[in-house]
Amino acid sequence: GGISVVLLVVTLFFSCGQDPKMSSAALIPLPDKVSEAEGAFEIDKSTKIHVQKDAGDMHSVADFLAGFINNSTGFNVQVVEKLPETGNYISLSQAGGGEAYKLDINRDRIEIEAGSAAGAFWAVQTLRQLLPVEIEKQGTYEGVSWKVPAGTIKDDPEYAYRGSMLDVARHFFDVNDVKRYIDLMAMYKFNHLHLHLADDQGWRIEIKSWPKLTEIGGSTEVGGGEGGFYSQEEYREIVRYAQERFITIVPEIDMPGHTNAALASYPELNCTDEVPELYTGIEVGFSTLCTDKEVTYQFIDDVVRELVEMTPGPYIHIGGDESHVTALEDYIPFIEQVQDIVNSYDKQAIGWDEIAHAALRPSTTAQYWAKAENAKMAVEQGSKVLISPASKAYLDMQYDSTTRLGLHWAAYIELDSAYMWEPTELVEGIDKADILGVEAPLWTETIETMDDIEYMVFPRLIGIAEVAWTSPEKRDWEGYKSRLRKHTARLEALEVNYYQSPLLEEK
Ligand code: TNX
Repeated sequence: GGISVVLLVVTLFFSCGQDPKMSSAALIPLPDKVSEAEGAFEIDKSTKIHVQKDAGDMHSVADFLAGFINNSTGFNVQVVEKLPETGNYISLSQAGGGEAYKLDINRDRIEIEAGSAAGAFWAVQTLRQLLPVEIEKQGTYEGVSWKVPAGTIKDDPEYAYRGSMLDVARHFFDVNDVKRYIDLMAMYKFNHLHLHLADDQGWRIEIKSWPKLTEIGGSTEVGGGEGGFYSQEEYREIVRYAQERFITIVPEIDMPGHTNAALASYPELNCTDEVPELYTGIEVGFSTLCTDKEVTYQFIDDVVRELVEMTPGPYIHIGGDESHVTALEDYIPFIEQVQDIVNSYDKQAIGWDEIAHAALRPSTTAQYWAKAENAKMAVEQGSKVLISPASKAYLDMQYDSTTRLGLHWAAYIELDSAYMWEPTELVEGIDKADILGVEAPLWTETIETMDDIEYMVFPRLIGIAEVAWTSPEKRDWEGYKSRLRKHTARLEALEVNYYQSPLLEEK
């Protein structure tokens, strides 16, 4: 009697110890519903991934998952179009709509049902976080059992636009850096990458009809380094890479201010017909296109046309911020005309919140970063707002007064501050229906390398992912903090140079 009780206890102890539990997985962003069950699914060398033959993009997601698994396990898991009769499998199929997904895991099967290929891709990101941390490392890991805890997850994002912005104008970052940024964003279900392609210090996108923009305007950066730019081919490569990860590229040409690099490249864009010097400092608000010259609008039309040819996404970002040397009576018609140019190519304009001083076209979105009154004016005109409050979501803000990089004009933003805010509570009179989504920008005046990027972005971006994805009732700092603590092991596996906040130390 006694012995068998002891044996039973010992067996239970070991079997519990062996199967991972869904409740102990540190999922970020937190899914809508998680219910755990007994047991686990184990990926082994004969596991199959099943997807229907005519599944289109869903098929690419299956291929992505197979590649991802094989990369770290060393298995050669195959994608099949016929339901396997023996062995365990992971299946992907279409059900419901939008980006919603359901992930159903038991001993024999993992079933992913999603409203779209994008939803299936987000389900795959959740699955990643349910696997042992070694899944994030390159190379074959002998002796790891690739178990996924049993249970069901149902999930659906709070906002349709979940974004981050990379300023490649102040300091230039090459295609490989942008790809790594895209990979890291995709893990947290971000679906828009806004590229700030032109500013006073640099023009970073090849425009064939105005070649000096990159020849001259792309030749330097903050601090006087050598700068750089993306050829159209490289930009298309970024678009394609992002698309495979269900991320839409939003290109920005900031205007009429923040244009010194363009003004230094072509005298005719200046009211004086004379070029200024290239600029490598970090002041803002001193430059403007000449808003009453016809050539200015020909220039913008050419730039927008070439950008549109390479940009499948619906948005062109027109900047519009800090035009301190453009008179308001010039600024207003300028912004109106530039929206019309964008709309004439069947694209929708996004601009920083100042654009709300102009008449906004029906499809234009205002990006709230500084002035609540501007955001309100935009909504009163019937526009949607993209939420990027500088004091919460600006990834270039320092963590505290000891941070080696970054600025602090808006705030010091520790991990708790970057997490504890709610988009619908920022501006009186702006509700969920007015909000397109959330975006976290990284300005790079002080950021020079990929290591610098990672230090400022991680782990704050992970918290903002949860603000954008998870409903407010489900979010709380203490719960998030304990998940993030566990989750840092994944950042380490990916060799992300993240900020080790004192808030993450176990007390
Ligand atoms: C304000 S945010 C700017 C940028 C700077 C940033 C630095 C915005 C629309 N304009 O030009 O890079 O502050 O934090």
